[in-house]
Amino acid sequence: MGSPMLDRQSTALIVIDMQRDFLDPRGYAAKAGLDISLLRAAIPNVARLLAAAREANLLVIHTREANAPDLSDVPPSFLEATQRTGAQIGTPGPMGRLLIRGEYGTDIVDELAPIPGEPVFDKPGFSAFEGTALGPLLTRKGIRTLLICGITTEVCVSSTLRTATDRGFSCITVGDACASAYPTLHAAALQMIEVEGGVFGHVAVTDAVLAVLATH
Ligand code: C5J
Repeated sequence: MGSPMLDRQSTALIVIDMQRDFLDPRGYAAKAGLDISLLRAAIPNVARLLAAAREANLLVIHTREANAPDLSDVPPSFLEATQRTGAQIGTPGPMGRLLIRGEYGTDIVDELAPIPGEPVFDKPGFSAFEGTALGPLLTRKGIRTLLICGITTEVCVSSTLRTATDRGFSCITVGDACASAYPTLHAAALQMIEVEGGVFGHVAVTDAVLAVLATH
């Protein structure tokens, strides 16, 4: 990754869905049969990115996959999918109703908790731009480059990246700060980013991003 590309004023870190429902053994993902140890593997590098971004005074944004209690905003395909896996969205679990706004399980894990002033968007779908005020916030703040990390690489990270690209943002996906329960899909989702010279931007590793942030 070339160092001139991270202007502090116009770059934001966006952390996708690092919430208990995906990362805690009592949550949605574990109930759906996913190996959450693979998802948890992203936590240390996301924590390092958060610390570096805060130190560099970047705008830091968090998202949660979080739906309305009456399920009115759940994409129908996702509702049906969660019925098939036995982890139906909205059903009660030990941490509250699965993936429902305001529930303990839907919130971000303690290790990566937002600090005061960091926007947190509850997103009803997979892209962080869909049904949220993320787009207007980025415009208002003059953000042109996004550092993207979080889970899962092939679902919400990819959906967010693709929308961001369509909206003209320059995107750097921090590959080793993303995770998936499907290692082949994680690798494929990252490989797709740089096809045709980088149609969806670039993939970087956490160490490289930290090095760039430290030198700016
Ligand atoms: C999924 C996500 N996989 N955050 N959500 O349902 O990627």
